[in-house]
Amino acid sequence: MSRLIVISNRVAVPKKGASANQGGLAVALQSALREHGGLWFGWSGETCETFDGTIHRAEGDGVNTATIDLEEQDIDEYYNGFANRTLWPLFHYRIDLTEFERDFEGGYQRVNDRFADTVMPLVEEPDLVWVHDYHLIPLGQKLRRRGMRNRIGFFLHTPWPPTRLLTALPSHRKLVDSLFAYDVVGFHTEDWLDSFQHYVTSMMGGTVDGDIVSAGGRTIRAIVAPIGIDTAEFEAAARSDEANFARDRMYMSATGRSLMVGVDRLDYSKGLRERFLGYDRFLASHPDRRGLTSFLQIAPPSREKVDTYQEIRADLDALSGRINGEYADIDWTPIRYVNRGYPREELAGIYRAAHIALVTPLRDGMNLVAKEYVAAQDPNDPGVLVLSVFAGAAAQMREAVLVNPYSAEEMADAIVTALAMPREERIRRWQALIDGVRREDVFWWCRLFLDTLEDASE
Ligand code: GDG
Repeated sequence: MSRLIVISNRVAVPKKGASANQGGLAVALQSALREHGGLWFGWSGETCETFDGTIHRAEGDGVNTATIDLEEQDIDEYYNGFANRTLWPLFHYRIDLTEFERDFEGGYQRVNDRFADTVMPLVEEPDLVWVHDYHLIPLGQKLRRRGMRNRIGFFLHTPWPPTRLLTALPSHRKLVDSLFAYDVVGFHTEDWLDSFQHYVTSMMGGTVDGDIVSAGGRTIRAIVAPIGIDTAEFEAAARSDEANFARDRMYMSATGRSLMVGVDRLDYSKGLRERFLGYDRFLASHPDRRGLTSFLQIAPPSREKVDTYQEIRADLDALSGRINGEYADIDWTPIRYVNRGYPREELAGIYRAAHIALVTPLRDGMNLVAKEYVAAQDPNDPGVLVLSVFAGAAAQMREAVLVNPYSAEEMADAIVTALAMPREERIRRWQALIDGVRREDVFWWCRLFLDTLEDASE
C-alpha cells in the first residue's frame, strides 16, 4: 500500500483519546494516515518574522505531521486575502462580497510556492498525495513543475461556481488550468461537478467522457465524492454522559417548549440572517404559537479579520435583538443566540434534545451539521431536519424537509410542518436519512477518493 501525504491549509494535530473533540474530516484523514503511513502537511497557524522553510515535525497517536509558519503578509494576502476574501465568497455565489486585489493573488501564489518547496523533499516516489480545498488549488501544478511524478489528487470542500460567476475572477483561466496538473479532482455533488465540466467545455474547448475530463492535452478524472461524518463515533458521542447532561440542560431550559437548533460557523454562506427572518415570519404569522417554541442558534465566530465577517456578526446581533425585543415575554426568549463553540459531545446532546434542526445555508459544499443532527437522534422519537436545497447535503438527504432559505414564508411553513409532523412520519424519514448517513460515512468517502487516486495511471 502506498504511503499517503495529506496537504491542507491547517493540520489537525492528533491527540490520544481526543478524537471526540475533532471534526469528522480530521478523524477520517488521521485514520487513513494511520492505515497508509505517511504524513499530514500544512500551515501551523503560527507567524514567523521571515519565512525560512523550517518544518516542525511531530507525531501523535500514530500520525506524523509536518507544519510550517507563515509571514504576517502571507497570512493577510493568502489566507485572509485570496482564500477568504476572493475565492470563498466567489465559490459561494457571493460576487457582491468578492474582493479582487492583485496583491491577494500574489500572496496566494507565493504561499502555494512555499508549500511546494517545503513539502517536495518529504514526498517519496510511490506516495499518494492528496491536496485539500480552495486554499491550495495551484499546488499540484507547482509540485509538477518541481518534478513530482506521483499521483496527486485534489478535493474541493466548497461548491464549484457556475462559469458565468467564475469568469468574474480575472485569473479564472489560470486557476482552472492548474487543476489539470492533478490526476483526480473531487467534488461533493453532481451540481459542482457539472459546473466544472461546463467551464472546461465552454471556456477551454475541452471534452468530457464519463469522469474523464480533457483539456489542453491533459486528462484528469473528475468525480463526485460526497463527504460523510464518522457516524458510529457521533452516534456514540450522542449517548455519552456529557451528551446526556447537555440534553437535560436543554430540556430543563425549554420547560416543555419545542426546541429548534442551528449550529454553524458564523459565516454569511450559512444563511443565518435568512434563518432568523424565517423564524421572525413564523412568529409574526402564528401568534397562537408564540411562546411554544425556543430557537437556539450556536454560531462560533470565524475569520474575524475579514470585514464581511465583522459585518455579519453586527447584523445578527441587531436582528436577534430586534426579534427578541419584539416577541419576548417575561418568561420566554424566542432566540437564544450564542457566539461560542461547545465540545463535540455536548453538541451531540444539544442536537438530540432538539425537535427541529434548521440547516439552511444559502450555499454550502456539503454541510456536516445536517448529518450530525441525524446521527444524534433518538430512534424512537427522532427530530425533524429542515434542510436548504442549496446545501450539497440536500442531494443525498431527500427525506429532510427541504426549503428555499431565501423565502421567509417557506421557512415559516417548514417550521410549522416540522412541529406538526406525526411520530410515524418522523421515524420513517429519519430511518431513511440515518441509513444514508451510516452507509456513506467519512471512511467510505476517504476510500472512494483514494481508490480512484490509486487507480489513476502514474
Ligand atoms: C466546509 C464546507 C463541508 C460547529 N460549531 C461547533 C462545532 N462545529 C462543527 C460542526 C461540523 C463543523 O463544525 C462544520 O462543518 P460544516 O460542514 O457544516 O461547514 P464548514 O466548516 O463550512 O466546512 C462544508 C465541509 O467543509 C466538509 O467538506 O461540509 O460545506 O463549507 O462538524 O459540528 N463543533 C463543536 N462545537 C461547536 O460549537 N465541537
